[in-house]
Amino acid sequence: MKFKTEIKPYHAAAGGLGSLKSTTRFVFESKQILKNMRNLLRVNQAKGFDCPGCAWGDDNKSTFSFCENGAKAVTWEATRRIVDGSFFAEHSVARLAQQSDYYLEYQGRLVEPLRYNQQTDHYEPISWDEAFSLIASHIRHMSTPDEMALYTSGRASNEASWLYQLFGRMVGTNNFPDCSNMCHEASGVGLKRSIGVGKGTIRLADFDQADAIFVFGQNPGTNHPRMLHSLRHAADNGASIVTFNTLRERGLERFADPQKPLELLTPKSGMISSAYYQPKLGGDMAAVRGMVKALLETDRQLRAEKQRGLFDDAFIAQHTTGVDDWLAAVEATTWEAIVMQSGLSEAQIREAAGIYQRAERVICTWAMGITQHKHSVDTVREITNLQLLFGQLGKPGAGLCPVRGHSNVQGNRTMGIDEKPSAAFLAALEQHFDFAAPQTAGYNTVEAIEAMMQDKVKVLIALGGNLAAAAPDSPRTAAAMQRCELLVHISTKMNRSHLLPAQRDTLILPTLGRTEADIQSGGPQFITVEDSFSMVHASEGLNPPLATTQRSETAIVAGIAHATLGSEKVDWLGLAADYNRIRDHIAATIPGFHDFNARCEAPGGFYLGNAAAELRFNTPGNKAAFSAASLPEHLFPQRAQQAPFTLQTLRSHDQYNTTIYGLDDRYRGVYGQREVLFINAQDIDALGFQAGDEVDIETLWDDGITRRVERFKLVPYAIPRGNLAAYYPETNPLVPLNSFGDGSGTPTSKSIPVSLQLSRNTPSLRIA
Ligand SMILES: Nc1nc2c(c(=O)[nH]1)N[C@H]1C(S)=C(S)[C@@H](COP(=O)(O)OP(=O)(O)OC[C@H]3O[C@@H](n4cnc5c(=O)[nH]c(N)nc54)[C@H](O)[C@@H]3O)O[C@H]1N2
Ligand SMILES: Nc1nc2c(c(=O)[nH]1)N[C@H]1C(S)=C(S)[C@@H](COP(=O)(O)OP(=O)(O)OC[C@H]3O[C@@H](n4cnc5c(=O)[nH]c(N)nc54)[C@H](O)[C@@H]3O)O[C@H]1N2
Ligand SMILES: [Mo]
Repeated sequence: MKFKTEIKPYHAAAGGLGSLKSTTRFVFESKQILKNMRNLLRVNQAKGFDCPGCAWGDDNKSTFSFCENGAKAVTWEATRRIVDGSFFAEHSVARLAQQSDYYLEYQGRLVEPLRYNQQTDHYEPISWDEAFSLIASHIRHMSTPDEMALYTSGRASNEASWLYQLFGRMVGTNNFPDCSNMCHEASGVGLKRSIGVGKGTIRLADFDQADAIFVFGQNPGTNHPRMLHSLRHAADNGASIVTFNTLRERGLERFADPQKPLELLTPKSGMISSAYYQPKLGGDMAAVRGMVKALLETDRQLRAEKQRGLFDDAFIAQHTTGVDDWLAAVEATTWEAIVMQSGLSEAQIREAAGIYQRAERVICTWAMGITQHKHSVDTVREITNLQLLFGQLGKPGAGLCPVRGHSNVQGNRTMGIDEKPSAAFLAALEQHFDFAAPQTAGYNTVEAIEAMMQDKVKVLIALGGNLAAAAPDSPRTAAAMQRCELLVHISTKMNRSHLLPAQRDTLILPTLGRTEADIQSGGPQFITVEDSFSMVHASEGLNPPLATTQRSETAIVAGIAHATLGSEKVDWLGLAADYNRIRDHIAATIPGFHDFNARCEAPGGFYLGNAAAELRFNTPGNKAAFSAASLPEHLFPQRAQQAPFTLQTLRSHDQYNTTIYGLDDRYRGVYGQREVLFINAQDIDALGFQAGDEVDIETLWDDGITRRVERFKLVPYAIPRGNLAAYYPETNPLVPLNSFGDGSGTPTSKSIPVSLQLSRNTPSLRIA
């Protein structure tokens, strides 16, 4: 495949005609025009399927509830191309391994179970029963249950993931690494410590009542496009939108609603951010601390003048602990440190503080720009501290909003996909099913990869996802996976992870997607998911599956469990025949799910509730806890502190994590290519390089391992000096496996210490 490459800055509003054009192009190029138009009309409707694109909520009011990138996710799944036994007879694994990620997924949907043949280096069809018995026999031969790890990617339904965790725990392990370990883990950990619940406290409607919305470290124009509607609406109602983002991101500047024809014609439409700050990578904790330092001054002044300060004293006294320690830590932090670490000026920080101070109701949202650093838990808690100081919890139009990624990643956790389950949850399972659940914590994603390296984990089953490409240190992760005895991939499409055969057996099990009808012996089934706002709702596909040999995720998990454990304690196959029965068990074992089946009937689903939003804090002291952490002294080990640049790895507009839909990143002006490196123009000059030069990027770390990617084209961009950005997953080889967040274990994908060298034979015409 050849693509025209071009760099052409984008000046229009995000959304708008460009978005409409791109949506139509993807629908038409899918060659499934009618099916896809019908699909799009059923996205996020009361009767239809949940958009697999992201975890943003739905208002259930509009007829069209999808966005350009949701449309890509849907059309990508609904292809007619198939990858079956005859495809693999033609292509050896070694040959496929040389292809790009884009090529691999583009080949189409997996339609029959496959087993890798080591002699021929080809995958070959295998029956479902044989596949299940093979898995069961590997599991039975393990010397301890902890030799198995069960990975989950956040698209799996509540029903499939609940069944999966029950299976794992009945085998005897809590080894549930998941995509969340690489994603919002720091939000869960930080919020749990601060307010007792690891989820956001607001509901979608709160956006309509906010006076100010602070958006930290996220790019909704690409990754949560429907969030732009909420921001835009709030801005039109007079709310201040304040953005903290290392890069200038088009979607956070201007947005025209592609579903409102008038806006497409008004060129100046859609201001989003009223203030836009570009902190250095990892600088947000310092920026928030600076805001509080400024607000503290005002508070002290006011108190001196009229007894009453700026903060919500009543809220603090009644609902929180630890404010004095934290404010002492704020006072002890110098402006010098704040300015140096945030990369923002004192004046900018004071300005942001002023906007915050004038707003009665404030929402803070965030995503990967906050969670993928070493000090992410502390940063999440610093944002929470700020909100607590002003009593921004428990009132409409205000609160905390970690914006989740995968469409059901929040639901997976609720269902018990958690390597550190609570004692109460395990007790509920034990009581309901009369078995002894494993009590020790299992491996998270990084730990599971390390355990594979050390031959402690020998069986890896993956319910979705693409671990080999999504995980850090990809060549080392790949080698670790290949040390396993058995690898099982439950997938919709072929990806990099499938091309890494294990020591003994490797299986690919083809599954149905969200858009497809799921008919079991008990009749047509629906599944449920939970969005970022704790709304649980049903999702039902409509398209006939491509082949009768594909199975639902739930049926596959039940098949594995039945073959491994038999059906004495749990009638696995009976559960897979009728998902209502699974929901009855969920109702009995997970808090908040009483009358689950009946409540699925409500249009739009039901709200799980959030104790912290009702000012009930499930913390040791039953109060919200201010955190008094100091700013990190260093983000890197010693040798890495010499690195001239810090690199973040992020998503382009044409990708879904490791799934590459196309090679354009429209809002950043990049076309037909992905091996680009965004850099400040002054840094290009200082290096003596030129825009368009190709460079090799190398990580500076302290373990002697060379981590390097080659030939990335320099693209000048609005980014602080010393900071760089490039796309994931191409840059995953640069992220050291042992570089992860304190308390979260999340790979530090947004701060990697690197240096640059001109690539050999760079076709640059300049004379150096
Ligand atoms: N179309 C599409 N939708 C998706 C996905 C996708 O790949 N494609 N992925 C889904 C998933 S799993 C997730 S987790 C979400 C991810 O959603 P995002 O978090 O928006 O994803 P990233 O592309 O990683 O973008 C990180 C953003 O944070 C900024 N940033 C990085 N570091 C810092 C920092 O230190 N400080 C500040 N202030 N800003 C910083 C970057 O410039 C960038 O704008 O999206 C979900 N939705
Ligand atoms: N460097 C760097 N690394 C990162 C990140 C980063 O920002 N930078 N982000 C991290 C984040 S936030 C995340 S969430 C992870 C994502 O990690 P993963 O969730 O593991 O990766 P995905 O790319 O979302 O998985 C794509 C694969 O899922 C399968 N799939 C798609 N739909 C379905 C389905 O309905 N059912 C099943 N069973 N399979 C399906 C397809 O086979 C597809 O190839 O990556 C992390 N890695
Ligand atoms: Mo994610």
